[in-house]
Amino acid sequence: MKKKITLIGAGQIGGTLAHLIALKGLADVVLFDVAEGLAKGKALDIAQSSPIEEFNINLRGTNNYKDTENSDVIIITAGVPRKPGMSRDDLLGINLKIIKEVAQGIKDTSPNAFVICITNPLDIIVMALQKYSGLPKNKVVGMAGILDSSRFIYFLSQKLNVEVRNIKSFVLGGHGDTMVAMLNYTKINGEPIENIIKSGKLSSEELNKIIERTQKGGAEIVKYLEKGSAFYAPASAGVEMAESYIKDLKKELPCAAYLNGEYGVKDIYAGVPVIIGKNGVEKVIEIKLLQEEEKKFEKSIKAVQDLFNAAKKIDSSL
Ligand code: TXD
Repeated sequence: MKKKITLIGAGQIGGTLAHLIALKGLADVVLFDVAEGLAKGKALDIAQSSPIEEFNINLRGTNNYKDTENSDVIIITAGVPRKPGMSRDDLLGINLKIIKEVAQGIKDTSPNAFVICITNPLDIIVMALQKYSGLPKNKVVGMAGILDSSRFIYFLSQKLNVEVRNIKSFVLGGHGDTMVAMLNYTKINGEPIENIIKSGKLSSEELNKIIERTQKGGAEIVKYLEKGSAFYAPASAGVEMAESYIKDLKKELPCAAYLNGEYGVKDIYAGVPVIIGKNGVEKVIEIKLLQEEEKKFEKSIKAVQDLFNAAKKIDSSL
């Protein structure tokens, strides 16, 4: 039985998500947007490539939640992206309002869906989405860590001239300047990164520059594009999460997940490694943090908490 993925938001990321899902033949796709024409136009355009790409899934565009009912997966990009000079946090007010509307739309039509939130400021918006929708906490997750980890790995591969598939690493914490690159779990051709530094192939300054470039990875692309923000890599990251759920791959992926005491944190979403399988977020992986990593992670959690308090000032029902 073919699965159904609804994409709430048919903009830059939403359209790319639809295209990637179609090329993979992962599921039927419903593109939903308040701009109905955008959803319909992109769905039809991608569908018309099926004879060439030889995929066999159905695509439709709509602005009616009825067409999205009983979705297996919902990926949310509805919202406004950053403009040059804006921080992800600057989007809070407007995107909070949008996510409240989206939560209303999905909670009755797809109560059993696995919901992947991409809209920024991600850590707050995914938390608000879960509270507004009342969907189970293990079925509402945020996409950020996979993108940030992928950026980090890419920058290391470029610097060290090593294929990306031979670099393992991930980031923890919030999706923003406070994200924490997990150096203790970073390996280049199986070698811990501290050995790469000892060998002189990479200096500490060069590594710190790469970490900083990762933290500001989104802003770098916003600067180039001037209108809009990154969408190809974010879409690839969202599809990896959807695929792990639909195919029950039980991949270990860095995502913004609900913490209920793990890492000493309760009742907040934060970027941590989780297992995604047919039951959604099946497990939060608790890794041993070095003292310095623990301090940075705590700082990241505080940044998320502070921004959530700002969100509660905007909407006291949170
Ligand atoms: O790693 C991450 N999580 C980030 C997330 C990576 C990159 C971009 N990030 C954020 O995703 C970005 O800051 C935005 O908040 C979202 C979506 O970015 P995108 O580039 O796709 O934005 P677009 O192209 O403006 O698309 C947003 C669409 C647009 O077509 C609007 O008409 C639609 O959202 N929209 C809505 N759809 C449904 N329902 C409502 N209420 C609605 N309001 C706007």
